Amino acid sequence: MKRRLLIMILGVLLSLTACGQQENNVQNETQITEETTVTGTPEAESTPEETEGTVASETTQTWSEVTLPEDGERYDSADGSVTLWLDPGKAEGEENALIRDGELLIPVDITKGTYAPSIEKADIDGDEVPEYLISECEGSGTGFCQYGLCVVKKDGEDYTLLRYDAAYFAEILGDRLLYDYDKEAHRVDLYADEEPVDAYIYIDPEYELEDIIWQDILSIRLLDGTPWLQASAGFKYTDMGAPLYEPELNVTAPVYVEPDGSVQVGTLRPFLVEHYDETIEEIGKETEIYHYDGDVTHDGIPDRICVTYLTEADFEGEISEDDFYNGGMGYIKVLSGQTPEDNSEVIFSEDPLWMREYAVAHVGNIQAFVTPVEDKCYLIVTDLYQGQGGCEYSYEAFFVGDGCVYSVDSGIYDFEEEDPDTKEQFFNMVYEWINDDSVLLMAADIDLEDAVLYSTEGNNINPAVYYDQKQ
Ligand SMILES: [Ca+2]
Repeated sequence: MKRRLLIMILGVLLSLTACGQQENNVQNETQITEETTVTGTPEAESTPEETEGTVASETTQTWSEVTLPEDGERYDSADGSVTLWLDPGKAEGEENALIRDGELLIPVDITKGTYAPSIEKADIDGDEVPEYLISECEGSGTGFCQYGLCVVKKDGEDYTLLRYDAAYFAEILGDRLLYDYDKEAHRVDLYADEEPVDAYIYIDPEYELEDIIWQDILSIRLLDGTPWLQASAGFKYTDMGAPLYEPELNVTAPVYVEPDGSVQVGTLRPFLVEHYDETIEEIGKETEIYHYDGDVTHDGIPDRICVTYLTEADFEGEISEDDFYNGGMGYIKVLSGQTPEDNSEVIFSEDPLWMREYAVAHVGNIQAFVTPVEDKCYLIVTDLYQGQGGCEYSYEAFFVGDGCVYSVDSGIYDFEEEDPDTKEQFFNMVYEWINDDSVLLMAADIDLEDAVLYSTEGNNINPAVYYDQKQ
């Protein structure tokens, strides 16, 4: 049975941190593309009102909300506490928008593009004073859509708006995402921060690659109070006017803001978008062996994580351990949950937002589990490769959305088999992601007596059951 059909992608696309290191690989970028200072309306005295029985922790603040005009467009933060209001009567350069936060109104000047801006309030720089983050659409058209990031920071009685535009981020991506093009082999190898990305791309032999660009489709998404940079690669070919966006190569990275307002782009996470249908239809039937419902997209709506097993189209009956041994494989995939307009039961997308193949063989020998943290779920995928006395263990914790992976923690550990310290460091990092509510989705491991271990309905297995055996 033909089992492995992945075309362009071999192995894991993990973000590329150095051996034994999981901290985000941050590059110093202190250039500010634009800085303006705006004056806020004087902040209203906050008057905490003590409730009867007076316990300090039970006091409530009585913000009476300032009413914004009915016209214009309004955009609320995810928690609804902050609103960005666009003044239809004003153009750029004349304070064309207002941030409303309780009784506080802050006039700002933002770029009003075709697509909606978004706003979040979070203490992004860790100085214990929250900032307002605005993702603004700078421009869009056929083949391009660009967003920039504004950070509105309290500065004495005033607020300062710092703007980092799409060109600023595109330059960082261009500097840090490099590639080798083998013209004869029509092959492109990618490097992120000088580390090879475990994936390569074949260029259509009829074309000659001129350059890979990042500035055309670049957005800033405000997720979980963090700005995330997300961009799609444009492939520029000789004698072709506009760049092409096939194959689909995307990158995501968290954006950090320092107390001085400077911005740094964290670990770059490049990935090729896999097309599910193309791979599955040639194989046969896909049978679900487990599913878990939880919010993996961090939008407040539960999604479904499915574990499936692939069989011949005419397969009937139970899947046995032998089936897994005999080249068995399947998928772990995330189906996006949506609430219908009538607010009835959540429905799940047919096409996966994210998927990953597993197999009981050294290539594809992966493990995956889900960990809920305060109503939000993270997926953790590990790969414990061992061969020739050497080990390469890796893990990645992430959430997904819009076809993208948002990697919050990752590490690759290369070590000799007789190096228990590095092995221990690896497992310590993995155990950081395991809590009592974690659920093992699939552990495929040819080196263990039970080559597969997975949860089934009514029998959720904690991932520690697997990792304890491997430590
Ligand atoms: Ca702050």
